Amino acid sequence: MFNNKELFKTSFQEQLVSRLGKSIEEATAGDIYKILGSLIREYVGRDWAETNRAYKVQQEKQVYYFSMEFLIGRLLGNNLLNLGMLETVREGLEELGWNLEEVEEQEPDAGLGNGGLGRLAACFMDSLASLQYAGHGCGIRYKYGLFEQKIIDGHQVELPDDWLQKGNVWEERRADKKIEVRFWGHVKVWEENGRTVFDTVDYERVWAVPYDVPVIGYGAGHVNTLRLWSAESAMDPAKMRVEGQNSYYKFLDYNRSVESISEFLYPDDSGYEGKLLRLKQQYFLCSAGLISVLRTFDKLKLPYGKLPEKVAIHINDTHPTLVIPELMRLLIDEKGCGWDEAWDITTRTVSYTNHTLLSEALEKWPVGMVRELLPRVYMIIEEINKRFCGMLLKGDPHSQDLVSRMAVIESGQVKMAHLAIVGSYSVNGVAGLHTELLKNDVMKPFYELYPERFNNKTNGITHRRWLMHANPELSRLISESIGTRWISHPHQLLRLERFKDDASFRERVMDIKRGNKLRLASYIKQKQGIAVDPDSIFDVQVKRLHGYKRQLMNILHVMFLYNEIKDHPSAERVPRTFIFGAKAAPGYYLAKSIIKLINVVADAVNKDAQVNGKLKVLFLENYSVSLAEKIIPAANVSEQISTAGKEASGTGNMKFMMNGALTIGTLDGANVEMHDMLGDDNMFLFGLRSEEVLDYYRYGGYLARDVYRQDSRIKRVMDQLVSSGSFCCHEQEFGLIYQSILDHNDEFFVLRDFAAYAKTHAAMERVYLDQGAWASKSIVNIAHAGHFSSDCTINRYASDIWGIRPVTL
Ligand code: 26W
Repeated sequence: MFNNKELFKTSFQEQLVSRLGKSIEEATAGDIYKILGSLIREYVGRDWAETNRAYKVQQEKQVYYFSMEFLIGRLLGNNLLNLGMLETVREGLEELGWNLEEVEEQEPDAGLGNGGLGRLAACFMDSLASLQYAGHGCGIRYKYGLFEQKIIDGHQVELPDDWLQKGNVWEERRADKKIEVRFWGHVKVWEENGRTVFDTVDYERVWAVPYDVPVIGYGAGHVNTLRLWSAESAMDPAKMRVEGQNSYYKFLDYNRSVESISEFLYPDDSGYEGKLLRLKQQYFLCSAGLISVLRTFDKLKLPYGKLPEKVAIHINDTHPTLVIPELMRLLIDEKGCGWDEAWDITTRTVSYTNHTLLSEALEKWPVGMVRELLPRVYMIIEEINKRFCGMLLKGDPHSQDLVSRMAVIESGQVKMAHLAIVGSYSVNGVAGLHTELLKNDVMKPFYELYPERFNNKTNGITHRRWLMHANPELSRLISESIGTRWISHPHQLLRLERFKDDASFRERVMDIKRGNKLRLASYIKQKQGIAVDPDSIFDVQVKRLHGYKRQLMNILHVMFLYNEIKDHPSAERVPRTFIFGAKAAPGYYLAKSIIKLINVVADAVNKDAQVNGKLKVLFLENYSVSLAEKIIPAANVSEQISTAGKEASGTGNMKFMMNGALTIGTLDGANVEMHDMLGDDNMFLFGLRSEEVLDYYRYGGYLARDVYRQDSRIKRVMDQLVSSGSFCCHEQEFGLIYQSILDHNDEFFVLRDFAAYAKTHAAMERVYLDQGAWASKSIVNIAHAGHFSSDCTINRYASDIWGIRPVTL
């Protein structure tokens, strides 16, 4: 149906009538989206069932990727692309009077994640299915995704993201596969036939109901499953003994507490209640996910010793680490394994990816909380800890210090990263530098103990969403020039390099970029009423707002440029447009204040007639996957300016590179690998190296105040933060930012790197004047970006960590 335009048009209209009772003339864009989505969902049903059957019959090893975040974004366009139906449907709709892009805009953007970690999980899903691996996602179906950001009076305001309000055409609720998850209670222990039996009593039951979303692979007919769990009440009101009002209120309380488990992504965990809820969410995911994995395994009728041959469980950061004690619990208490056997199975099944070295992001749970909420699981964690510490002490009886540094339970807290390393067979970092720091700094004693477990898997992005879908014109040009093999073999993009000196190719690349810039400009005009010059340099920083990512350095530099223009109004300048997009965690006041600063500067700059035509600044609200797809193809410059050693990998950097933007960046995360391929000629590097940053942290020697005193450009912008003058609203507005730099000595070396940053910007501006040279660098970037396709990354996970092969259907 989808391969034949006329057939598509007829069936589409029939569906419109039979389901909604509307003719094509009466339908709204929302109706068109809904019907199209449901049609596709039904169409893939057969392939989905077929894929599952093949996995079962062939008894293939299956990977389950456990993640608290799946930032999948919109699915319509991508699904059509992967099914090879994009053009038929586009043309068919066109003939019916509808524009596909407009229909795509109707889909809510599934924001079930914060940033890179969640988006990586989504790219991995796409690659697993496209490369025909048996790999599934396991996550939570949050009723509300990451908050919707509104900018009001320059401030970030958070609104609930009610993405399920109009239903979700992609998901399939599978009530028959629901699972009971248990919280609280007490553990009874007794001996029976020479075995110790553990039984939890007086627990609270919660239903975990799976909603399955098909993950459609490119071209191959493979459809994997993203299983998202939703919490539902397990109390039957009919069976409730009527004990008057009391039991009624208990019932309401219970229902409320159950609903909250899958209500929000990252509820505020600054207080005890929030922390408890987050721990509940994590266990909910782990327990439901594991029980369902074991149910599938049980159908094979194999002994549990074979589990690691048939199942790989991967944990995306430490958030799902409870799979380790939970798998132990299931194997020991329910499947009759002894401790040693269960431990052997668990540590051959679970693998772990670390995504951050920032100490504040390494999860720890208070012992009392874990013991009360999950009494049996806590006993198992205690036993793991006891055995692990005992093993360390046996190796060296004087190693008490080492033991307290490495213990799983220490100072009344459960350290999840330690538990994750001790209980898994593979620990990987997400870029070369990050893995080295993991091994030789943050997790050094663990690396010394288990060197064979540690490995690197540099992140990647799916070129299907980030190039083919987001930038169709560039994709077409690539296919016209080197054929279409790059689609299944992204390394083939390297063949573009021979066009870097080809004048007409360069021109076409720049034309496509200009077209994308025009489209973004019209979006900006429509949203903010501001006109931006498509011939100015589009310089973009879009990512979570965080101190280490240094959006602050970027905006201080913009303030400096503004001062320059004001001081020398007649000097010739390359027109520049600075674009920001970022969400700040609701409780992160400094980050929110930086958002306000960007907006205040934008306001002052954009309404100043004197700089008009030379400088524009924009903060685009509600940065999300779908907005990223509009912004990234339009960028000339990609800002990747984190303090060296802090950004584990970054994946935005790869998306920009793939779309031909040139990077200005530090030697951090995957920028290092980009630089290895591109060299100094095709990328603009600046700033401290990670060893220098580490040295400063270790030995001191940096005083932000010295830089402030010595560099008049810096002094001026810093002072502008706290004096009512060109930018400021009132003097205290940006006091927090000012203090973080000058009173708390600039934790992220913003002032230390400022001069180098400004100098590199100036050099970059000069290169832009030579459009031919710029185009050539842009082409080299695109050519090398195939290296960062998540297909390559997933192939390495598959062979080095999971031990799986593609499955032929
Ligand atoms: C404590 C809970 C928590 C939850 C999420 C702490 C921190 C997070 C971050 C949002 C995790 C994250 O997104 N990390 C990013 O992961 C990407 C994929 O590996 C990397 O490219 C980024 O460098 C890293 O910051």
